[in-house]
Amino acid sequence: MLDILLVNPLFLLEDPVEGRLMTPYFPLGLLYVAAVAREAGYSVAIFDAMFAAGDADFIATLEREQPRVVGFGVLATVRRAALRLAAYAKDSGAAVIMGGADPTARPDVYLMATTETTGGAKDRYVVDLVVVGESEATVPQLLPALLAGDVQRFEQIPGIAYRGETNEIRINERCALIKEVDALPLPARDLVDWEPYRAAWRARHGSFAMSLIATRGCPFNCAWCQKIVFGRSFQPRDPNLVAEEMHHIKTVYKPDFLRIVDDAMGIQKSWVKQWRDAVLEKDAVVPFECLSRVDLLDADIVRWLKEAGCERIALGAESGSQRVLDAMTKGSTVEQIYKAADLCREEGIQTYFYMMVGYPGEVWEDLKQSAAMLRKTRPTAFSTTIAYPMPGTAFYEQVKDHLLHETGDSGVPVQAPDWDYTAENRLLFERGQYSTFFYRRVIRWFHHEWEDALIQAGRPVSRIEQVRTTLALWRDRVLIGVLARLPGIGAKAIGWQKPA
Ligand code: B12
Repeated sequence: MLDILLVNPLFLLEDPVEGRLMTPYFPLGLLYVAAVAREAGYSVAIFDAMFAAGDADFIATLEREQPRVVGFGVLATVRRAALRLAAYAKDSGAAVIMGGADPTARPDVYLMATTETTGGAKDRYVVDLVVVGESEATVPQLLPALLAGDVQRFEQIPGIAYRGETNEIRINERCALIKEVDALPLPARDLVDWEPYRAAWRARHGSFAMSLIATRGCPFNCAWCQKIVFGRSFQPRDPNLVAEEMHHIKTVYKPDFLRIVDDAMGIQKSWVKQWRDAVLEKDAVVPFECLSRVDLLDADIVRWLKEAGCERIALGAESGSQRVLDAMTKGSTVEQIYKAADLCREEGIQTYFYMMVGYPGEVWEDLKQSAAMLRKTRPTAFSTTIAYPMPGTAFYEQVKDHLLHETGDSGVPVQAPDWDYTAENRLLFERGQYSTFFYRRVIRWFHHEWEDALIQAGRPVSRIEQVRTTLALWRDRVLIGVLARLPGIGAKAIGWQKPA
């Protein structure tokens, strides 16, 4: 019998957005949990739904491994799949635990989920316990209690949420955030079958990417960012150990590319310099991308990143309007976006901008400024999200009374506003003037402005493509100009309505 089976419940085939992007990453959080459980002496295996054909694969794994505990790592978009699989795990007699950002933000949703939630009759709960927040200190205390079936001990274990005797939700105090991040074992990458990842990446993108985390947390305060796991902390790992991990990944797994998933690279300038030195010294250079903030980049940091192998920096530009950035308590300026784009261009680093539309208070004028910013900065690529309020954020508190409900075929609201569809770019609240339909048109317009600007700046394209882009841009400009003056193109039109 296996002590713990850890599950990544993301089925690539089921997820329209991930399936389209085809950039699968195995979640690092789950690999840290696997590593600490193994270090504490427990037997650990992984079920990875990513390339699985369906639930039958999971059921077969349960039968083969006979796990005593099954643990799921969950983000909002995979909540349904996680709960569905949890019902099978419960049927097998295992204890079911969940961790990750979404269960941390709303443990009640998981603890109260029943087999009815997962499509059957309401005869039992499917989750026994939620691990809240960072889990490496909790898991070694929790596993012995779970394996011994000793629920009395739950009261004394920090960082968990569970149902009490009368099914009331109990949330214990969290563990303090881990200061000794360097004492943590490396993520248990050896438990994952990387071949389907390699094949999927190479087939679509020509190169295979893996991920790594060098520093945990972010002290900044963007109002929409769900900092539910690490709070506003910052825990850098020893740059030498990070470089050693990179060297290990490079020699054992041989990825073509690394994604460094830190919230923001460059929070501590001296760290970047030490890390770049260590990477070069240990022959650990792997081409990589990372995420940063426009206000953190300066010429030194950008150069060091380049020397360490950085090919692309993703930046939360969000908006070309200072008013909107201020409303988001972003703490950076439009001016800094321009500067960051220039610095990266000079150093030959590609830029990827995260843009956001539909933030409360944003008006037509602000959207025009965002389009103008994209034209002038010409990032290498960008994506635009229609703002969605995650629980536990200031943004959520601001709009929670205006949330929309999804309507069923009969037009009756069928479920509370949820985050399962965040990646599908729907407006989840009704506060500003515009609908999802409008913002989706804005996103297309942004793209055509940006493409046109690239062509104007000399991007080589055929004459036909140039004409096509110009026509599409003019069509978008006219259409969006008209739509912008017709506020209230109802949210109802796309199947969402405000609850009675
Ligand atoms: C890298 C990343 C991605 C990558 C890779 C995701 C992956 N599969 O690894 C990509 C780009 C694909 C991605 C996509 C998305 N992401 Co993302 N992502 C991140 C990011 C920056 C880092 C994740 C990470 O590796 N953290 C480091 C590890 C160590 O931390 P951790 O995962 O939280 O794990 C710890 C605990 O949570 C816990 N834990 C985790 N799993 C388990 C399991 C068990 C059993 C237990 C006991 C404990 C446990 O223990 C771990 C160690 O302490 C985080 C922000 C952040 N700082 O975490 C956002 C974040 C997780 N993403 C977020 C969002 C919203 C998304 C998207 C929905 C965005 C979108 N609209 O498309 C998609 C969903 C993708 C999907 N279908 O799963 C939100 C989470 C919101 C939520 N409540 O679910 C975050 C928190 C960003 C934010 N601040 O708002 N993401």
